[in-house]
Amino acid sequence: MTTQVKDLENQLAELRQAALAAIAGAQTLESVEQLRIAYLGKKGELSVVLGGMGKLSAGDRPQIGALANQVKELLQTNLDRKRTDLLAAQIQAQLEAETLDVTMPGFYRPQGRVHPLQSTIDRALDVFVGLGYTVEQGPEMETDYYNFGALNTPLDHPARDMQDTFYLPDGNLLRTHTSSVQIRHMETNEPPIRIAAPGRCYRRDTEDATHAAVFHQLEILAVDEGLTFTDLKGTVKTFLEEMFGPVPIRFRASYFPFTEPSAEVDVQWNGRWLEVLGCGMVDPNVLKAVGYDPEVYTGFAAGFGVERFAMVLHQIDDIRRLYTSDLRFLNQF
Ligand code: 2NL
Repeated sequence: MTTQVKDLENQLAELRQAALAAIAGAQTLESVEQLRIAYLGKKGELSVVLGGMGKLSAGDRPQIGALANQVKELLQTNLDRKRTDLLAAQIQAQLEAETLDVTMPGFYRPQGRVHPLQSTIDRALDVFVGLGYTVEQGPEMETDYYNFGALNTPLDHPARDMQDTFYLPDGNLLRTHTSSVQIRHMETNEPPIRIAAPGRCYRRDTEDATHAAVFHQLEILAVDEGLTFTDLKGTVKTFLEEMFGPVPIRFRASYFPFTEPSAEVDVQWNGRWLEVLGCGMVDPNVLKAVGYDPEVYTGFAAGFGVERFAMVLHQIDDIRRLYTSDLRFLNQF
């Protein structure tokens, strides 16, 4: 064996040992890459050693060439394994850092709920839908005709007074009840009619514990051949018992421009008689106004204030509590 072969073998052995030690000691993916370049790169140490092969005889070259290839493959394998190990360690560290502690307390999310006015409307509509009624809505800004005229309200009726109704500069007004919705519905539909009209209404009341300028009403209307006051009583009784339970109920004769006869209805609640609803047989003049023949059709209607219902049901002492959005109040429902 020539000294040149011996020299190259020694150099390769040293290179192999130094490289393996360096690779074993590498701590980062970057340093692994640097080692690859330093040993196996184009101008790396292995290339430098192989540069010395030029001085070898053609007979010696294969032997050194094979040895150099072995070293190269060994280093490549070790570099690859090291890279794989470091990557696995990196992922493992990340997984440990991102571990969830399921015993940590959760985040508090404020829980919304249905407003007592809306839940009162929802419950009432559920009852009437169960009786075959459909829900109708209409504009809050109305003409004098739909709010008063078609409802048989005389021109000198106090409800029409500037002091009781919000009139708009253009001559329109803010509806004082949802009856206007029912007039509009009758104008465009033929009997049989069974509708429930919930909605916001406006009156120029001085606000106190029981009066608000903006309030909610829910009215029902039925028109058909042969409807009687008995049908009205049965409907009202069924409705009130669904809302209040099996409470004593009484009808008192009353007056509304749009019904004849008319009645106010009281329920006995916590030992006291409370007025909760007004009703009556639709006045023939109202039927005529929408083009129905009062000799063929009769109808009944009822209306109640949603605020008053909610206040009785939930023992609320002041109507303004329903509008001030105080969470200490609202969270009780
Ligand atoms: C009350 C009383 C009532 C009506 C509303 C009505 C509607 C039409 C025809 C006839 Cl389209 N009547 N509605 C009838 C009687 C009473 O409401 O005290 N509301 C708060």
